[in-house]
Amino acid sequence: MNQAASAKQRFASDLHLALSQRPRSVAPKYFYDEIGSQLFEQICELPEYYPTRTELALLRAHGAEMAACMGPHAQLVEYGAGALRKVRHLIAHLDEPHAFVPVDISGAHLLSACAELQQAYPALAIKPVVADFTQPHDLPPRPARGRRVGFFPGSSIGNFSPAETQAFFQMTAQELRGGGLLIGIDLIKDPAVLHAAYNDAAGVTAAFNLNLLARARRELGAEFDPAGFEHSAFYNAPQQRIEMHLLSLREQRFRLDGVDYEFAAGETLHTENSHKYSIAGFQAQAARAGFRAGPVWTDARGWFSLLWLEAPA
Ligand code: AVJ
Repeated sequence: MNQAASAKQRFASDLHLALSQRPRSVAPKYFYDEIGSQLFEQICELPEYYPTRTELALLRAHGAEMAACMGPHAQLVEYGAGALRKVRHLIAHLDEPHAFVPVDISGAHLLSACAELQQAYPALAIKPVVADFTQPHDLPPRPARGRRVGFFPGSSIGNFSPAETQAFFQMTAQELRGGGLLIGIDLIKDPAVLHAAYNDAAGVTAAFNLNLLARARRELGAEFDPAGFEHSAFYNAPQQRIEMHLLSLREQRFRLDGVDYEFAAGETLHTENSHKYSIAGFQAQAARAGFRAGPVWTDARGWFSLLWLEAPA
């Protein structure tokens, strides 16, 4: 089976699983087909969506200090590398980097982003790894002189469940042992600010969420009335997370591969969790895997942080 066909099969079987359980939920990775990735790019530009521009401003202002934490001859591993826009603010300040190792599941995008980065840094050794970084994967050998350090921006970790977060810390504690990790997190804040960021006036986040259903129609031939579902995003305060759901507006049927799934009015398909953290709470989670808290960079409003964590020896 070719790659596209097997990816489609996994989407289909995961969607069958999602629709068979109660409450119904599906992994947010299924947002990101070509259209979904474009919609996410648009989200990053929205006036209400502060994380991207806040993190970029921190990288612009403090990239040199962050690079100094990484030290000379570092091998810099980026987890879930996208357009490689953010990491430039570190690379620009690294002292004789050994290599840059972006790890991403989307091979074609990764390679074109690497080609662009190479133009800007002709002398930099770029060693892309096409892999799902949450699964066992190989990296190029450790540098002889410098440390192996990680970069995980965007508060992408916010999508992980507490168990997945712990698994990520356990994995990186091993992979980056003797080095460290620079990680971006979205902070707990006024729920009104959070609500606006996930319910933008232009409706881009709604389109992003609904694209998951549109994708099921396009790719899998799912049969249902798209007008029967609406975007729902709200802050779950006890769990400290934004939840996104696709909300069924009435009793209706969703047919996939000849299997009928019934939705009651008000029933939802849970599509995403986006966890928000306190700095101390997040450092405590990392400490359970042996990471020691280092410098923290936060914007003046206290909305977003980049944290340096020293990996265990
Ligand atoms: C890419 C997971 C960081 O949680 O804010 C944006 C995804 N979802 N708007 C986030 C997202 C809705 C984003 N992350």
